[in-house]
Amino acid sequence: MDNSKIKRYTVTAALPYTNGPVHIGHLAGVYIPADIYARYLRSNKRDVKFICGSDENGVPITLKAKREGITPQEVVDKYHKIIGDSFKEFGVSFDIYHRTSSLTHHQTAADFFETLYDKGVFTEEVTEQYYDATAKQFLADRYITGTCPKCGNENAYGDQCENCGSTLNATDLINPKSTLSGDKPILKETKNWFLPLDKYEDRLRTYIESHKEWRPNVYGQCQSWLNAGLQPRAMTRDLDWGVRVPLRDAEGKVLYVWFDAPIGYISATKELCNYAKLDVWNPIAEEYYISSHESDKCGWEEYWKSDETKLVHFIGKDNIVFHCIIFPAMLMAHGEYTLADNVPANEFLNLEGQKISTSKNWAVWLNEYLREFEGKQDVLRYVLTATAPETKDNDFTWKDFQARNNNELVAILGNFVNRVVVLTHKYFGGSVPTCMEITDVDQAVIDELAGYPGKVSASIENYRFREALSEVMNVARLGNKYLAETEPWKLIKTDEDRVRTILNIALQIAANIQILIEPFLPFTAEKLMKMLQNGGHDWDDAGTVSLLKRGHEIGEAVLLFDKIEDAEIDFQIEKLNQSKASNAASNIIAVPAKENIQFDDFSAMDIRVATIVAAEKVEKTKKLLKLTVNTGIDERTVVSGIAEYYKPEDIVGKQVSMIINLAPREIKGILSQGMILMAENAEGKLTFVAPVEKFQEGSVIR
Ligand code: B3M
Ligand code: ZN
Repeated sequence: MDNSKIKRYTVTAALPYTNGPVHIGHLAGVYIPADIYARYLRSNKRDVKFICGSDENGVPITLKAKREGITPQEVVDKYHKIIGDSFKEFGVSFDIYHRTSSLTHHQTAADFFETLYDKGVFTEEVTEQYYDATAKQFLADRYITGTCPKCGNENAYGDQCENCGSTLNATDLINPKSTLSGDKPILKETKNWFLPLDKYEDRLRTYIESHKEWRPNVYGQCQSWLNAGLQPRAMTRDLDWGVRVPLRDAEGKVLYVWFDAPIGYISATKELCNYAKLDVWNPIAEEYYISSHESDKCGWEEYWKSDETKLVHFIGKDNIVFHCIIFPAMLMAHGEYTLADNVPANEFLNLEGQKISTSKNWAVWLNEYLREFEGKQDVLRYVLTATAPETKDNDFTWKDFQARNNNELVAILGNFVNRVVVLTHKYFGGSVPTCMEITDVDQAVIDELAGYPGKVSASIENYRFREALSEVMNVARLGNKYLAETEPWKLIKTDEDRVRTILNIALQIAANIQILIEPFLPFTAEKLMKMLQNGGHDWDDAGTVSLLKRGHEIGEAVLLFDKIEDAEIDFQIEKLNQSKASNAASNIIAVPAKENIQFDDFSAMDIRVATIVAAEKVEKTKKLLKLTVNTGIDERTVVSGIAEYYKPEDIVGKQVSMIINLAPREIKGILSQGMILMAENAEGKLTFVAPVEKFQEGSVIR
């Protein structure tokens, strides 16, 4: 985009699913680079809106609710707070952190859908979709897993394979399995509204090909989708959580989460611009059709519908297709919106050589980091920027974290600033000395310094944040080299005027660092501001040696960074080892919870403490034992499939829990009168569920 045309920036960061806290992979991939970019633009006095919020719709939320046995609303309320609070504490400078459960969002997304519907964009199709007969529910997106037809990954989701990045339709999966019941789903007809992506193929190609400057991974992925040919994609789902489809004949249907989520950027902008002051969406009150068109004048449209606005989406690589193909097609179909100028997607960050995994608890969680490394936000910001997976996957290790803190932040940046400030206090009572005669050595430093703001800018504007940060660190290196070469601590005895000049220039270097480091390490910049008593400068002022006037009083020296000791790192590594151990023990996550039942359903079961009084193998079977049990009411026979785990002679006298009113069943010619309760782990191993102490037979279990 022609830079001279740009009047304002809309910078978005992917809306995190509100089904768990944020981890370092999210930070490195999306939020830190986005924050650097937004802070840099602000320091350059550009008009920027930095937009984010919680993605609170979709199957990830309802699945989590099911697993935790709470409502979807409780899930999103809990994690919206955790995520929002930790972003704030981490210094991510969103202009708004919104949420897609808000009324403004429901309204905006529904309006958007309606506009497309009225324009005749969608095709209405009755297709066969997977359905879980036990859970009585259609299985969209993450409700269904199976083998990816493209790469063979056995845990691909119904809408996407996270291994190879393909977008899928649930019906593409090989060996589909319901994540609700674990059953093989059946096919059932249902009507949905499809966005005919194929019709936008040419325009999308023109759009993508006009952006050869995009990162090769992003550009390449887009090309390969276009080359494979785009298919129509359903924009609605048979689910009960999400933005309702605003049509009369769409009972029980909501918008596909990847239809509504990117619109979340738009609704957040509206909210930021005071589009309407409305309360959070209440799913019980059906209110989202009330539209307040009067407040359209709030200015949000400038950020979305002007060709003088540069729109940039920061995302992780698994979101590329949604931001570069599907969302642009939606915007094209709508007709009024500007398309993104860049989508700087990062690759993935691994942790200690392994893929970050929420379910395996193989992650460094931001909320835990903030608790365990209080006041060290910038250390993580630094390490994750210095190792950002910009062009390929990268690895985070705790040893590297420690080394970068101790050898770079403490030894290079902290050390330089500390020396300058301490020496200024020692020799000149904390007031900025006058710059006297400039030598060749000084001039070389001044010239080199002048080149840095431009270099850092160029790197940031081209989304090369690692490179940008290393250039800023080079300014600190330059400062250290200057002090080492000029040795003011030796000269002070013989040539005080020379020391004045050296410390003046060194202080100017520190003040430059304050400006240049701010987008990356805002807390450090803040400390520097206090130490140098230097406010009010922005990017344009950097590169000069006139930031601090002579005679200006600076503040006390404080350490910018502390050394991180082995014990702190060992503690983190131990935490990960524990995750590893418990993963090895359980290996597989527990099966998802079943549908809720009523209390009456439960109390209809008559469960008692019983004692096994005799046991023998059932002939010609491998798994079955014939048990005689004392139920406290009677003595009866039960056939139980536990022979692989228990020998008959070992279990006589054992107490068990037993359902005694289960209708009797004949098994291998034996009438089984009831069922012994067993716990089954992920590997299918069984164990008795028994009272922890000897208990009277016939005692009721409830
Ligand atoms: N919530 C996906 C994710 O967290 C999704 C991003 C939405 S951006 C509009 O990976
Ligand atoms: Zn795959």
